[in-house]
Amino acid sequence: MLYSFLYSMRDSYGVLNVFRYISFRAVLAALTALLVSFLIGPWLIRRLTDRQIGQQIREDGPSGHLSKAGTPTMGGTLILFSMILATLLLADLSNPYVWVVLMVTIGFGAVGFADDYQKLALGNSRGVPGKTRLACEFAIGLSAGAFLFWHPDFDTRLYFPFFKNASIDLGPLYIAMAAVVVVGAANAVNLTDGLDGLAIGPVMTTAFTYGVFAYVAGNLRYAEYLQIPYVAGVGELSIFAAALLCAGLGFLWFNAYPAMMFMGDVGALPLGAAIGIVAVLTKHEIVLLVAGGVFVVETLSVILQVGSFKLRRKRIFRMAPIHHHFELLGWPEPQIIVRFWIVSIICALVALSTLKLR
Ligand code: 57M
Repeated sequence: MLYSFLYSMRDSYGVLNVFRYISFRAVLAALTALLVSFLIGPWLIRRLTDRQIGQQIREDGPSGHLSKAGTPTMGGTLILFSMILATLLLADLSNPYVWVVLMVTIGFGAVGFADDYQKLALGNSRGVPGKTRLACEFAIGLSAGAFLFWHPDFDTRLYFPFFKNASIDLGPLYIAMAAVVVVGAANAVNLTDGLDGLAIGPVMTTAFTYGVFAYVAGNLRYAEYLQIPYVAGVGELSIFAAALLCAGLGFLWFNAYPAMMFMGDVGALPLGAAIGIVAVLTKHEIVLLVAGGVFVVETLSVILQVGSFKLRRKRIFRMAPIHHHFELLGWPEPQIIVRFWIVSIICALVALSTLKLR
């Protein structure tokens, strides 16, 4: 909105020409999201505390978590508000990909909100039933995939990292692939969100990685030089990724150990879905397994634990997801968090190296 308004006046005020540049608007979006979350954060914490929207803690978890009971949750509303506002202000709203990303993020935010609201405000400990939640998530993911499939300019090939020109055309299966990436990413972030700052750190490193991918994939010269698929218009998503990164940074201020607030499902689900849909749109779906390595390991730990228990009646980890395993081994919470952040930075660097290694 602000972008089109200011840019339309460029002939009268030459300085406004700078709004042409995606890089300039990405920096402004990042600063806007950060400022908005710093300004609103303390107010939101007060509101959540007054309304007693506090976390209930399961007694079968690591004992260190019992003292976290009552921590205000649903802080994801802060992240969503600041990143969506920054995107609306600074991205080109005539670009359909910006709307695809916003709709998926808002859709998953609504699913997460319904779940949190049922659990916290209505006191229904189960929240929205798992099957209903998953059905809504797939409905959103499939709608986004279908929109892209029928979009005249969008290419439905899946590209493989590390190989030049290696791809397969998925045809209509592309719709299902898009949905699986989006729903998988949303739930993987949700599983990871179990220690202060544990999920938001890797969300930020992944957002940075995909901000770079969007920028180069949307620029014909860079895409040709790097021999990656060129997707006209996808560069605008680096503005969204920058807003996501800094909305996350603003939230981390309040979620850093010892957390003053948790994000809740209203944060974890849309953040994961946002990363998933940007991965689809930039045609870097497979690299998400590398860039989001922390989320992958957390999810695999649950799959292995449940599988092992069903088949052998034995556990592999003391408790899954794997961050609980380290807690039960006696690692202090901040140490687990910072070490997982370090791993996520390494994952981001390896993912970025795929731009050159092919
Ligand atoms: C989200 N939610 C946190 C907070 C956050 C299948 C199974 C592995 C599912 C898994 C599960 O339920 N995962 C979903 C995990 C919860 O955090 C809330 O949830 C939101 C995210 N959706 O924003 O609102 C707790 O996590 C802690 N927390 C922090 N700081 C934060 O910034 O400390 C969260 C954010 C909070 C707080 O204590 O209450 C959660 O863990 O519940 N289930 C599990 O993770 C459970 N694992 C388990 O049962 N493992 C089994 C099997 C099934 C694999 C096993 O190993 O044998 C554990 N979780 C808990 N207790 N709480 C174990 C028992």
